[in-house]
Amino acid sequence: MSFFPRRKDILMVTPWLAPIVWNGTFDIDILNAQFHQRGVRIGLTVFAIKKYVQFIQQFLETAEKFFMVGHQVNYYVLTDQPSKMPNITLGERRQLIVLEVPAYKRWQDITMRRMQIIRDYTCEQYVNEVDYLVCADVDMKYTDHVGVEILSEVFGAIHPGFFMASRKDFTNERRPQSAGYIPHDEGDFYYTGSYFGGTVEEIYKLTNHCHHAMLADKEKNMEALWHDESYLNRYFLYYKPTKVLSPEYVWNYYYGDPTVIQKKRFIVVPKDYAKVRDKR
Ligand code: 48C
Repeated sequence: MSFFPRRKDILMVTPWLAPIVWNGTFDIDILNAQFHQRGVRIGLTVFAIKKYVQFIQQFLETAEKFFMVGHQVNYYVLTDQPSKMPNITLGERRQLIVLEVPAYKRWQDITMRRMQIIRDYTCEQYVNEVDYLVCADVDMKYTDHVGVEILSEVFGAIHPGFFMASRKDFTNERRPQSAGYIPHDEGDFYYTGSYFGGTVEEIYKLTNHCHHAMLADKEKNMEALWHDESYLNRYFLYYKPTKVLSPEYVWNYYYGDPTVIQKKRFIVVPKDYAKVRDKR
């Protein structure tokens, strides 16, 4: 039976032969054995600036249950309020590193400057401590396993709002003067800015490139339509990801609950929810 595709309802591989990761298309036991053999160390980088500090506890608690269980994980939490970080009891071979970073005034700058800050920490710290980096938004929670199946040299995740859309409908930056420009007749997938990763070396290149793109637009007093997400999409158009994550890996129930998304593994936490956050 291994000769036949394990699923026929979805695209399992990109035109440039990068796997697209869907439930039911991989054997996690084989993958875990491979990555344990290699003794991989995984870093999870997340920013909790200003009012977003309220999301970090649930983010970490759910990551403890579902993110790379059984492997060595470093959580890198970048925040302007280190004293507000929760002290969570972590499983073995897992540690929390809190790094203080400045809070920009505009939320657009906070989200875009993540590229610069990740780049800087990549060469100063991450390079010595982990082999792979996963970079995630914080107003999210893990609701099912996210394991080593996502790891590759450089990977992106398909945005849940656009996985059935045609490229002309992608919310790419369309002004040719912008460093995030993508023409209407180009674009493989619309990748979310909420989740990407890869080897430390590849993440250095990606974040450095996106940071310089943001600076180039700033010089022209321009800002891409969806900020770091626009620059990421431009990057992935010319430097194709070696693995693509299905929307299982960044789901938003705003887009309903389609059966083709068999597992919602990492989901957006609605903002108002944060105000009435329960202890679940
Ligand atoms: O930490 C903050 N604080 C802010 O005031 C604005 C953004 N951010 C970080 O940037 C959080 O890590 C957010 O998850 C990320 C930007 N992404 C979002 O705001 C929604 N997930 C789109």
